[in-house]
Amino acid sequence: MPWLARAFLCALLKNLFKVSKRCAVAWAVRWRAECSDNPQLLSVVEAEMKTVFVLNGPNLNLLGLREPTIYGAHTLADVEQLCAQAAARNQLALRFHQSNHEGALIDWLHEAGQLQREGQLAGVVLNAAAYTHTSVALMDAIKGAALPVIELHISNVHAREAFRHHSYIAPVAKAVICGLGVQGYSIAIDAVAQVLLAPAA
Ligand code: CA2
Repeated sequence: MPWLARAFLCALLKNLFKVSKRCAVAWAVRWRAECSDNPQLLSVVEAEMKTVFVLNGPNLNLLGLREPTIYGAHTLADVEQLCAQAAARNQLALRFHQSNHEGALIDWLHEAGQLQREGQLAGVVLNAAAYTHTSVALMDAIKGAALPVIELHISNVHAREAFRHHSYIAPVAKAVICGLGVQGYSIAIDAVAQVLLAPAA
């Protein structure tokens, strides 16, 4: 079936049977594998999905290449793949980034804020790395836009040096996950979908 017909059918389903947008999106997601070779259809489907941002701070580009006893053997590319799987099973679009520069992380938080205002943001998983312990600017960016952020660390920062015990992010985050290795990313995305996006109990 051509992509336009499918998009039309999805809209029809949604309006005729009054299925929720989430349900129609779930239906659309089942086509996703099929449409991955069709960028036009993919963008139609993704436009219907909320987005989860996964942001990584300084030195995390070195994951798997150094200090494997602390951070494990997985590379950042492995982590991105894990996140892509977690996003897909939760029917979310993924924006995955890493930067060694504070300002770049802030710009992505602002982009997340813009999506939030458009009702298109699912949440942000933020491993700010060492900026966690130093950055008032990141804290202000999250607080200013009231972003639903899950702070994430691969290692258990509380079992490490005292300077890693303080976080500028934690007071403005919805939750903090640490010490679960790179699996923490996958769990954080599940939490974005199943806790942050779920209607309040
Ligand atoms: O455990 C985490 O995820 C951290 O956010 C990692 C940061 C550290 O400053 C935080 O206290 C805890 C460090 C990231 C550096 O990543 C590297 C990876 C491989 C080799 C060297 C550094």
